[in-house]
Amino acid sequence: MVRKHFGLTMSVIAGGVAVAAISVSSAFANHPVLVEGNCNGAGTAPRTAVTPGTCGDYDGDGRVGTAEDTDEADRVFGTINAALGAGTGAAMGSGANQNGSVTIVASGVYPEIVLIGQPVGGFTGGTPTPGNVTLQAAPGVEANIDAVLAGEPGTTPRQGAPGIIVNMPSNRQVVIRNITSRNWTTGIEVIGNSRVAINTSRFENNTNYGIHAIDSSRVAVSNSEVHATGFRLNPATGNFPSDANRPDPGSGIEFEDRSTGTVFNTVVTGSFGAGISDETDADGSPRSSNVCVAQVNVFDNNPNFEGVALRARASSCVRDSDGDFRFKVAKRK
Ligand SMILES: [Ca+2]
Ligand SMILES: [Ca+2]
Ligand SMILES: [Ca+2]
Repeated sequence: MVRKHFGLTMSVIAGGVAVAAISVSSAFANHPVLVEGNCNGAGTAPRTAVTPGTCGDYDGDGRVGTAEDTDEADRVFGTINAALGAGTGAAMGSGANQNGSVTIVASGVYPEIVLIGQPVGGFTGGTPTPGNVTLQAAPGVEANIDAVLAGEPGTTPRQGAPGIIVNMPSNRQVVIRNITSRNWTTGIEVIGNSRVAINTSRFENNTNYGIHAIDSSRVAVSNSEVHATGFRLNPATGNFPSDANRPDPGSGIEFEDRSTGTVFNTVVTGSFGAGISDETDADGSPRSSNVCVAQVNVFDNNPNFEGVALRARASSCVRDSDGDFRFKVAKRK
């Protein structure tokens, strides 16, 4: 399989987030903020002004979306990137500032490239000194980070970009919980030295990867679903897969470079390419691996596993003193 690196195919996304001065106190604080939901009304106007209390308007002020991002320092936001940022306008200083929990409290569609951690060239957001970040939807809330939203500007170029990017230093931890990411090149791209736990999340119809770990990142995937990677039909961007649009590579979950990780209790189906792929720089020993896969359900991928040292009876993944994974097998009774 050809090594596929993190392709930045997007130009700079319009609408920058202002960089606010970081006070000493906020640098050590942990900032919990909320993100409201929204509706899929025609055009963009219904995505900012609604009948109070309807259409995901959690705080009941009639404002959702970008109108909620800057209304006041209520620690309620309408977009995920604004919640992750420092806060601008009347909300100055009240954002998570890449250090805290961002909880989506009502269902909605979020057509935005979510950047967690440090700035990445070509993308909006991030801060040079991030903290630990949890991005989650409340139980029962469907938070769909989706490149496609009919009528919303940017739907076509967004489909050529990753949906979630995590770029953190090694001394920070990121948790992604109960999130859906659809219709991007990659559902979530984990780069640099990032440490990420992905739990109860869903990745669908992303063309190149559902979950992609590269560089020296560490990614633990559990209780999640990755479906239909490499398959999408859109009049603007074409038909994947076809002779004109071939996914590259269309793998559900892939680890590359010096990345390490585990995939546990997770379902991967219908990938154009491999279901779960380990292309990391392991030392070649059959008992050594950078990736541990246990208790997974894979079906209708091509192939289901690639370079993965699967232990079908493994019940957990344990590293030994050499840093290699040993597969702990449950004893038969
Ligand atoms: Ca509101
Ligand atoms: Ca607000
Ligand atoms: Ca408000």
